[in-house]
Amino acid sequence: MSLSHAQVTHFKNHGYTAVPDFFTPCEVRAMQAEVERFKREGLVRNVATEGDGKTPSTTKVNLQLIPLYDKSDLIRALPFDEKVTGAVSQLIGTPFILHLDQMFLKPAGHGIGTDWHQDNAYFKIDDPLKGTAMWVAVHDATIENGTIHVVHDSFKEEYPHDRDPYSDHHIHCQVPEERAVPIELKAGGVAFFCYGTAHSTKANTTDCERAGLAFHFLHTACVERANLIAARRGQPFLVGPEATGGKAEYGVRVAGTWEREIERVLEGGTN
Ligand SMILES: O=C(O)CCC(=O)C(=O)O
Repeated sequence: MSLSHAQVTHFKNHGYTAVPDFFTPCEVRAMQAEVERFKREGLVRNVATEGDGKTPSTTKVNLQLIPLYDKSDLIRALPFDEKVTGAVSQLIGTPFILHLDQMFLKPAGHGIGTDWHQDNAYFKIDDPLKGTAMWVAVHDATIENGTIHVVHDSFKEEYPHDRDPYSDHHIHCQVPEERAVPIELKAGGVAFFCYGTAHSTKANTTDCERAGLAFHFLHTACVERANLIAARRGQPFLVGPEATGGKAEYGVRVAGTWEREIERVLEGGTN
């Protein structure tokens, strides 16, 4: 079992749980190397706008890259790793798919946060505990550099959302700020929060950049009903009778390649 009883209970009762040291220092170094490559190859996009939801900002930066599975064999392998599938099985039950994979990168000094929202405002599943995000701290994530924040017990409530004027596609909401909890994590730590949990990140006011990888997992009982943002994507079944280790969706077996991918990336291999 990857997660303790206390972590699973906290997720089910309050909508989130933090897991320090989920990934090893080697795994972190490989993820950091891929983030560097995404930057070097110009793959990341600034989604920040000037306050009208449209005009690209010249001063604010919120770099996003989505999806990741088609750009990195390392990141494609990550959600198939047994510690990930084991933890997600404990939290949302089985079977489940990988719904989304993406990266948010906040440059030093002028990186802005992603405003408060509930993922279920996008996806509208019946039971908000049947989907979870796994937010991975690729670098140490602190209050000063704008780590992920969640609102305690917010999955029990639905907040009205509208377009975030400081993003070219996100939505946002007002939350009871007095229940907001910052989750500080060393690199390699993760936060799981269910689709109903309101969350945000804040500005990076430090002189070091900070990246987070966000994977979303969805129980198959909700797949038909979910408002999937890109139905054509062929999100892989990770656990359950339809799981093929990625072969059906990606044409190659991906399950079991995570450790080999770490070595390949750390030896300087590129996709
Ligand atoms: O890292 C961020 O800025 C936002 C993350 C997020 O909204 C998510 O993981 O769903």
